[in-house]
Amino acid sequence: MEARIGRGAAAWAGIAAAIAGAGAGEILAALVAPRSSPFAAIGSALIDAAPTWAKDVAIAVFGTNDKLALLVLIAIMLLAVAVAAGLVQRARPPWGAVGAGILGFVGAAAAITRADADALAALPSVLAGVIGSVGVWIFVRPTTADPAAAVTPSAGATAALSRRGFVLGSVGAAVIGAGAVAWAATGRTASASVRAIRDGLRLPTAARIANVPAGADLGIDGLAPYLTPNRDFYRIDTALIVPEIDPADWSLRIHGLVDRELTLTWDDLLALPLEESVTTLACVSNPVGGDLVGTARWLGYPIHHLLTDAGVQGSADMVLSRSHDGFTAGTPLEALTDGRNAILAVGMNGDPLPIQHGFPVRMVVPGLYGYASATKWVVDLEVTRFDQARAYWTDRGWSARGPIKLQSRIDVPRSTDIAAGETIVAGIAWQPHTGIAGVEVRVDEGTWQRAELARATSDDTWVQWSLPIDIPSGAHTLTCRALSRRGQTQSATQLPPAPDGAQGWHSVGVTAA
Ligand SMILES: Nc1nc2c(c(=O)[nH]1)N[C@H]1C(S)=C(S)[C@@H](COP(=O)(O)O)O[C@H]1N2
Ligand SMILES: [Mo]
Repeated sequence: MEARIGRGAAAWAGIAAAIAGAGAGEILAALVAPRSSPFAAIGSALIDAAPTWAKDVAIAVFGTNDKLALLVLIAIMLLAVAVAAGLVQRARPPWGAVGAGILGFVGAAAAITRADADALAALPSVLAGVIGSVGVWIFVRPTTADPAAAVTPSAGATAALSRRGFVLGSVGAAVIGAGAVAWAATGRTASASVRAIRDGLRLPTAARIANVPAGADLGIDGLAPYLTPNRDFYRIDTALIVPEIDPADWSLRIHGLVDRELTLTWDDLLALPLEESVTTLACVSNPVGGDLVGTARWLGYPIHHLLTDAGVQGSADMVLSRSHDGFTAGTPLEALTDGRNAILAVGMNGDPLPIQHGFPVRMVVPGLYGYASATKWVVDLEVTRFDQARAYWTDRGWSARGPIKLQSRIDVPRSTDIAAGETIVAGIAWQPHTGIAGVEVRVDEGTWQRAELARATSDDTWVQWSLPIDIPSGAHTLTCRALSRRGQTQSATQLPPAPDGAQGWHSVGVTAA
């Protein structure tokens, strides 16, 4: 007896086929073209296509887990499409199988249009589509009620799957596929070879050292340390799969409105006198009180020397830096040439750049948000004009120039329940390249009290601050605001991150008993 399979079985068949296809695609990607996995390709395309508000929401809700959230979202979408493919195949064969195949080609299209697509980029998605499609076709065939019919086929039963065959086949395909996805996902951060090359690197000693003064770190429990350890440094980028660049293959091209085009290799760069500088990096998406900000001791070479060698023409006012994966940032030329520590960085807190933070070379420019200056995996500097070129986020509605706003944050007390009486309130304040002149704290609507500022290496970094303050029992709100060295007081007016950075005072609620 041959019977059309039930709706539930058809939905499951679609899911099993999709998981099998995804697994096959991930395995092939891992073997031949790691950056073109179907998930990564579709995810990267979605990241580039997503409107600004979606990026805002993703970062606000998921913070630096936004990429994991995106992959989960894609998986859910995939499952929904898979269920639909199963049901359509049951009702109107072969359209479910055709739909599954088309999905593979969508992935392939996304993969080959990436800036850093390799030659084989389309293959993993095509394979995923073919397996998904064949899977839907096989699993949604009518089943025979009698398992024996499949073993001793009668004329009508050859095309039909036995019930047991259906269950074994679809569950087996799903389990193998899920295993393959998991296997591929664990190897996703960086290939062993680039990791090994990085681990074996010894960076040259700096020709100029940056000294962190004693007393820059107040050592208060719960307060962000003056230097953010690399493993705790926030990470924000559009790279679903981190670019893996062997320094031996790295080079930087400087071109555009210059008298002489330059190309710099890794060996060229390391042969130059490298300088240390301590700079605070901040993300424009950081909400008031947020932690998308960090400070590191960077090792690198001043970009202005290279621009001088190339001979910047008078009409230029911007440098468009480009990452290996196609991301771009537009930095005001002035910020790269006015003498501040705008560098091509190779080292971070004494180590080669972590792969996630731009290995082997990134830009660091004091005073500008990351999207406008801090290009990781940088391979190209085009000297140009703001009225001629647009950068990745400028194209998506963020302001062209990204000076970091005056901000401050309360880190301590961490807990909302505190003992009444004298309490240490502490935090950080920053406006890199302008500098912090003071921080004030108040309880509820009380008078502002001046906090004590810690020291800092320069005005290019945040400063820690602290203040013992008397908190009577009951529920209270602590608020802080910073004063800049330019004489500005941090504004109370709350503004969201888009289009040029959040603004407003940071408050925390406490209950003293
Ligand atoms: N290649 C590349 N570089 C990039 C980005 C990116 O998406 N791709 N994001 C920028 C943004 S928005 C920020 S805030 C900083 C963050 O640097 P971090 O991840 O090392 O903290 O990197 C910048 N450099
Ligand atoms: Mo950012």
